[in-house]
Amino acid sequence: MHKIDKILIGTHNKGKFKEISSLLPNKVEKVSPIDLGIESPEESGKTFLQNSELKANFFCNKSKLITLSDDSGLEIDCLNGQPGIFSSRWAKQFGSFDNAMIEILNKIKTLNKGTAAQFVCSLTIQWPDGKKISEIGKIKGNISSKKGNNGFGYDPIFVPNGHSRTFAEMDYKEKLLIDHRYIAYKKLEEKIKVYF
Ligand code: ITT
Repeated sequence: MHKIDKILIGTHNKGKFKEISSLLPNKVEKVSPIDLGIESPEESGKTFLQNSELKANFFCNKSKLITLSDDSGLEIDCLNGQPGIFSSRWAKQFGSFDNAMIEILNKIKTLNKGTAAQFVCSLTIQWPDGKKISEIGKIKGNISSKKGNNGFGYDPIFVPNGHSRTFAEMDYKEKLLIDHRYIAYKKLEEKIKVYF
């Protein structure tokens, strides 16, 4: 069995790259598609799983490196799960994450049907021979007014259940060890730790 000594973290999102790097063992060399000049694929999947598989397959084929990819997003109950897989695209559509968060807060206020939400993350690892493993992590919580400056993306408006602060008010390590990405990674780690 070949040990994993180098891995491509298949994302252009710096926040995700940092979190996934922190979760992987120190001894594993981490490479970014940005360093290799590899663009992002079109996210044509209909689910987080399809998109994380699509990204892993794309970056693995381009780089010939073992690749770990993430597709994630925020599902808001009263918006029927939106923005979901379109979380990144909403930020583009509205011009920024700040604008997308304002839009979300306005919609929630108007609907007045509660603030329940969850972050979802699908992680896929793919080897150049085509072998792949995926796992999904979810964390439930509520949408709150914008608070905090840490983290990335929608962190300022999400308060995980059992906590009173948004992800963006938490220290880096505190969020790292509870979020949807961590939950997915821990499940995946069970299956890949033999390779480390
Ligand atoms: P890659 O496709 O290159 O990985 P992306 O940012 O486009 O980068 P996604 O398509 O998976 O990634 O979009 C996920 C969106 O959900 C993205 O805009 C994130 O900012 C947001 N998101 C995911 N996880 C998050 C987290 O832990 N905290 C805050 N926002 C998060």
